[in-house]
Amino acid sequence: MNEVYRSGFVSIIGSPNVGKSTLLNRMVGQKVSIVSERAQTTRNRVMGVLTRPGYQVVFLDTPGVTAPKNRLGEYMLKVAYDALFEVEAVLFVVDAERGIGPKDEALMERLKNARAPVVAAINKIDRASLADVETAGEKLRAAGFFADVLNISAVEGRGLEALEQRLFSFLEQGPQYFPDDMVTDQPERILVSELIRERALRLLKEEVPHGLGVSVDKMAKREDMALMDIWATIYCEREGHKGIIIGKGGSMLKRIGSEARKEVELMLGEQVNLQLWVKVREDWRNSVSAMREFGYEP
Ligand SMILES: Nc1nc2c(ncn2[C@@H]2O[C@H](COP(=O)(O)OP(=O)(O)O)[C@@H](O)[C@H]2O)c(=O)[nH]1
Ligand SMILES: [Mg+2]
Repeated sequence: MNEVYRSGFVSIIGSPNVGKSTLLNRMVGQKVSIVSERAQTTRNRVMGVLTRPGYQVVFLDTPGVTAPKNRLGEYMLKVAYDALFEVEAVLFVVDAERGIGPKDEALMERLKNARAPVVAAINKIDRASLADVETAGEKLRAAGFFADVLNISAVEGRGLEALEQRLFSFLEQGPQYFPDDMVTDQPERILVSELIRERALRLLKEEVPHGLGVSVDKMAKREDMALMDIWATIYCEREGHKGIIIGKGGSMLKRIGSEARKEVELMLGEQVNLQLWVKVREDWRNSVSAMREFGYEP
């Protein structure tokens, strides 16, 4: 007799910077959601699909839950909260080292009323002390509503098999939603622009990164050779930031471009010629039309 096929959606939610996107990438075995050491890196809902013989888990990575400061922030918060509906399970991620702070507690208040079972994952156990991991575990268990509390390291892959097994237990009989080879729903253009933004986030300091937006203006395959030409624009909010992004004699932009190009080549599996521009768009995070251009749909 054939076993039934099981499938379901799992939302990954938590405070900024706890490792949600790192976890998603690790679970699906590919970088589908960009990662940085800065808060507010993930801006959209990013889907990552894990397909195994007999079951499929569709993960939804979300922006970190935090008080919004502009239209983009409001949009991000909505994306995070909307992802709590119509899922088979919710995965609440916390940072073991940082512990359970007021942001986590506020979010837990909301998760209490979630319809789906909520699993808590204490992440970054590779870096935290045993005592910190235990303190976090006690606090989470004391909340009384988590279906399970698990210790993991998304970077090292620790605890992820147990986590997958636990999530599997919430899947119901259902269809294979996506084909075997589909790992994300992000269109190629968006993946490319996100990889560029990731590199810029890593290389730029302080106040510049939060106001970055990237649009891929054109992607075209050369006819005579295996090469993709890509034209993209990095937007920032101030003239001063533009200078920083370009750098002395164009050195910073060159570096962002060459690092991003390598990542894009890895993803596309072909050679890339990447042309980057920098433009100022004041206060774009409060502009609905600019947000649309950069792939956010307020
Ligand atoms: N040491 C350690 N760092 C991690 C782990 N998971 C994520 N990080 C780091 O935490 C930072 C934020 O990760 P990210 O996935 O962007 O967090 P998000 O904002 O919750 O999506 C990055 O610098 C990651 O490399 C982990 O398991 N261990
Ligand atoms: Mg993220």
